[in-house]
Amino acid sequence: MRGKILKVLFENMNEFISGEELSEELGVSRTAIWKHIKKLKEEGYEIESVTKRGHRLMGYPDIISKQLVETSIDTKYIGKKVVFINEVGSTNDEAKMIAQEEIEGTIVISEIQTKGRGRRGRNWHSKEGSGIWMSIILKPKISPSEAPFITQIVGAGIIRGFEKLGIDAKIKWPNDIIINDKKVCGILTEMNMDFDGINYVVAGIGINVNTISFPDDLKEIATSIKLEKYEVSRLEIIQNILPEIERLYDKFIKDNDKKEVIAICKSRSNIIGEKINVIKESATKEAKAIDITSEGNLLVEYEDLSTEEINSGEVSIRRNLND
Ligand code: BT5
Repeated sequence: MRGKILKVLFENMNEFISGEELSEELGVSRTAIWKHIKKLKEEGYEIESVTKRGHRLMGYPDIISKQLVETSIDTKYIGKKVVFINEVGSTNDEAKMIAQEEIEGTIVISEIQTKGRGRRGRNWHSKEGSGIWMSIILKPKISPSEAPFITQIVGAGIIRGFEKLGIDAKIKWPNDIIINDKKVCGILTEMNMDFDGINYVVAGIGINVNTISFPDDLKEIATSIKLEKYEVSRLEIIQNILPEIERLYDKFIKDNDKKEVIAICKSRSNIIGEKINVIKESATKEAKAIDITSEGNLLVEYEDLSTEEINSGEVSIRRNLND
C-alpha cells in the first residue's frame, strides 16, 4: 500500500492531494492512509500535510528500493521488475545469472558492488550509496554483430535523461559519459549467445552520483553528479534515463532505426575531431576521430591518411598528452 500511495504522491509532486481522494483511489480508509503517510515521513520523505488540502510530496531521501523504482518509472518494460540486492559482487554478474529466467527489462540494482567491473576485467569503483550500479536484462532479436550498438543506445538514453535534469554531459565513444572532461558514468554491455543467436544482453550502467572523493588513481579522471554541482537524487536519474533508453531501444529493435541515437552520439561526442589512440588487443595506433557512421561505428583516420571504421573497442584521447 505504501508503494501505491507514493506513486500517487510522485505523480502529483508538489501538489496537494486530499486524504479523501487518496482513500477513494486506493480503496482504503483515511486513517490507514494517514498511518502510511506518517511512516513515509519517518523514512525521510518530505510530505506536507495541511488540513482541508491534503498531502503533498515536496522531496524524498536518496533511497533506491525495489518498490520505489518499480512504482515510479514511466516505462513499458524496462525497470518494471527490479531485483534489488544491497551488496553484490557485480550487478552484471548477478543479471547474467538470472537472465534466462527473467523477463526482458528486468533490472538488477545494488547499493554496493564489491567486484564492480569495467571492460577487460578492469575495476569499477562502486562504494555504498555513492552511485547507481545497475544492469538491464535485454533479449534483442538481432544479429550478434549488432549488439555493440546497444552500448550507444544506453549512452544516448543517459545523455537525454541527463538533459531533462539539466545535466550537461558528453559521450566518449563508445561507453563513457563525461562531464567537464571527467568520467561520470561507464557502460559495460555483455552478451550471451549460442548457435541460434543472442540469448540475452546485459547492459551495465555505473553512474557516480553522490561521490565526493575518489581514490588517488581516479581523482584526475573521475567525477560525480554532486561534484559537478548538480543536486539530483539517484531515483530521479533512474526515472529520467530508463524511459529514454527504452524509447531508443524500441526504435532500434522494432524499426532498425539508429538515427536518433547516432545524432545524439555525434552531437554530444567529445572525441570527433580529436587526436586519439586506437587500442586494439595490445597494439596502440595514433589516429584522428573523424565521424560516427550511420551504423554507429567510429570512423578514424591514421597518420598515413588511411581510414578505418571501428565497430567496438577502445580509444583514448591524446589531447591531454601535450602532443
Ligand atoms: C567502464 O569500463 O567504464 C564500464 C563500467 C561499468 C560499471 C557498471 S556498474 C553496474 C555494472 N556492474 C558491473 O560490474 N559493471 C557495470 P571501462 O571503459 O573499462 O573503464 C574502466 C576504467 O574506468 C577503470 O580502469 C578506471 O580507470 C575508471 N574507473 C573505475 N571506477 C570508476 C568510477 N567509479 N568512475 C569513473 N571512472 C572509474
